[in-house]
Amino acid sequence: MNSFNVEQIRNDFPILKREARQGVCVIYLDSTATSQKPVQVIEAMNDYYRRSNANIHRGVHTLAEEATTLYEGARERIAKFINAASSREVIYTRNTTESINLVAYSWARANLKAGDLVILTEMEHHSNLVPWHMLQMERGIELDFIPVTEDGLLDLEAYKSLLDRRPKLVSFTHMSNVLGTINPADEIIRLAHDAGAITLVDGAQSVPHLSVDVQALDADFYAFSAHKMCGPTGIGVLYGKSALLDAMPPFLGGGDMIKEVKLRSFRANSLPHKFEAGTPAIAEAVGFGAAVDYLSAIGMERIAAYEHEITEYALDRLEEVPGVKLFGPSADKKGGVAAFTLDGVHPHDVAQILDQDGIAVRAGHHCAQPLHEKFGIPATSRASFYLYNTKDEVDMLVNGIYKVKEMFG
Ligand code: 7TS
Repeated sequence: MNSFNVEQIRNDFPILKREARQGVCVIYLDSTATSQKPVQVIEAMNDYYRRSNANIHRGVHTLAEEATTLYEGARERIAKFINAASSREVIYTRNTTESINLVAYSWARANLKAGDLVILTEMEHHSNLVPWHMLQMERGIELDFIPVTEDGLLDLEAYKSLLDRRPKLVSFTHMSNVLGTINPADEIIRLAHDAGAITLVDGAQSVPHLSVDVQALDADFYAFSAHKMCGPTGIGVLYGKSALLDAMPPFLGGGDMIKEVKLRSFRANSLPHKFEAGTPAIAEAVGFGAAVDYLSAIGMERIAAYEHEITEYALDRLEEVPGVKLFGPSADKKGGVAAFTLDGVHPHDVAQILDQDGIAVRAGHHCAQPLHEKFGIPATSRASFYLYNTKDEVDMLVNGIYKVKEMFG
């Protein structure tokens, strides 16, 4: 047991103190969809609007300078958090989805032609599938997929064979939002580079839960969202190596992304502003910076270790329940996600009945329809864990599932 003080952490999250309905506490087990926000983040955004609100990069007045400093200061801390070589490599976007689309619109449309191969995996979220489907329809690129094994891991031998076909890009999730699988990103990237491909990592589930070092991984692009890591909705990041980003055409055109505009032409701004057109999510950047400070103060290694302990406990307890089938690998190969089915009960009914006891889990295909198809099921119920969850909450989940079983006979 490490010295992680979960009760102290829970005190930082006001929403965990509210009731779902009278006399029923909220048991929040849906952090894979979005995390809750600590008071430190809520207050940082509140303070920004109360004290410093102005548009950035364009005013010389005090408030504009203060807002710009806060916005850019957050970028610096986010860059440190993922160990980017420079904050120029940290592009603010709306979310992971927009970050992946930025690569698909800007890098891929400048670099891929008909017949070029992009490798994805069978465990991708729709946001790392559909942008490539769209490019396939528009450009005639080819897609192929690293298969997922029965126990929820990527088949790396099959991946090595795919690499013989000299793909241009390998784009994969660092951690599955359904199976919880933590993929060996360093090895996948190294093999891709050896085959001459560049790499895009969907880090929506990894950056909130693991210590991520983009330079150690040697990732070319890395995408993530603030809202899954204690920050606000409406802001995310695309990290990219500066040599790649410098060579890419702008994605959206407008104010702030330019150096100079004539009636019939423009010159693009330097990084990172080249990819940030229009007034950005300023208060959200401030909240994002506060979220990174919050997680860093606790320490990502300690958070990962605590989550591992909770996940191991949850998988053990869920496995005991007759009729529960868990998906994904064992606890040592995954993050805090437990997707399951319960014999004879639709996953939506499971979620709805659990909700009567204030237990929030998600049911459905979790934006990973092809993965569910692979396992021959339309949907799963999914409990997911973060730094503020406790073993007591896992026990309540398990008791709730027994109650569902009783109701369905
Ligand atoms: N990639 C992965 C692996 C995800 O889990 C998600 C969101 C996304 C991309 C998209 O993130 P966004 O911030 O752009 O929406 N996953 C989920 C989920 O599992 N339930 O709700 C959202």
